[in-house]
Amino acid sequence: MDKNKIKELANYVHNAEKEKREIIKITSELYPELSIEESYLVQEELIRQKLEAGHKIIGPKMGITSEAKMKQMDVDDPIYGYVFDNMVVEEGDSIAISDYIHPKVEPEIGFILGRDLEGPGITTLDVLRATEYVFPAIEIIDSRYENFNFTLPDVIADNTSAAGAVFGTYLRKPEELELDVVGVTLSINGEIQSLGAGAAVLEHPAKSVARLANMLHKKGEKVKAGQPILSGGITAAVRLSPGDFVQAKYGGLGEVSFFGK
Ligand code: OOG
Ligand code: MG
Repeated sequence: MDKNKIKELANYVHNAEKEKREIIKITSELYPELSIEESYLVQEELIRQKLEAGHKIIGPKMGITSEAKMKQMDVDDPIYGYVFDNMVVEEGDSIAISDYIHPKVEPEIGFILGRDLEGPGITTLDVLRATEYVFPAIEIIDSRYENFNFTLPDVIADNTSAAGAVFGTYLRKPEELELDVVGVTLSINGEIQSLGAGAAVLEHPAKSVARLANMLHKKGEKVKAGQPILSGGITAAVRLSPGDFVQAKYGGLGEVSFFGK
């Protein structure tokens, strides 16, 4: 795939994001042969454009790490993308639903490392030993594709639907919890919409961060200390509507909430 094609595809998804409108997935007609490797090149170009526009990377995110998500999205391999500064929503704040296309929310466990982790061969145990804090989080995803309908390369090119992140402020040391059996409920206006446990994420959320380190290594990159890392939705994502109060409650890991107006 030549440089112009990469740029064209990155512009295609980036413009949809900026203009808050749905587009048909890349693999429908625009470029049906898009491979996973190529899709990460498109994502890199998209990220370059965002950085050029003055936005800053806050941290990486993993996606499609649970069975619930794989089933919901009909794709079946973990992927990564990035959360940017303009996507961060403060705990307890409100967002305007009209600033998004068709937003959904999903509960995630966040990590902050005390030291960089560089693959290959990073294990779950390596991650736990390097983790300074874990925290509760909600990710807001907003695929730029019509009806959230995409293949794996499409969603990678679209920065894995990243649109918002609410990082909870309840920090815990990883050794204080058994992250795989930490339960979570996601409720909207007080009604539980989905629930699960940490183990839904690749058997252990720290395994997802290990996977991230090993995937980034292929690009000569690493998971950096100090950045908040989203380890992937524990449950299927839930559609957000105006007037929603969204709350994720975790066993032993506090809770995090925000409003959709
Ligand atoms: C892709 C984003 C996946 C997760 O946690 O699984 C993701 C999507 O579902 O639109 O962030
Ligand atoms: Mg997610």
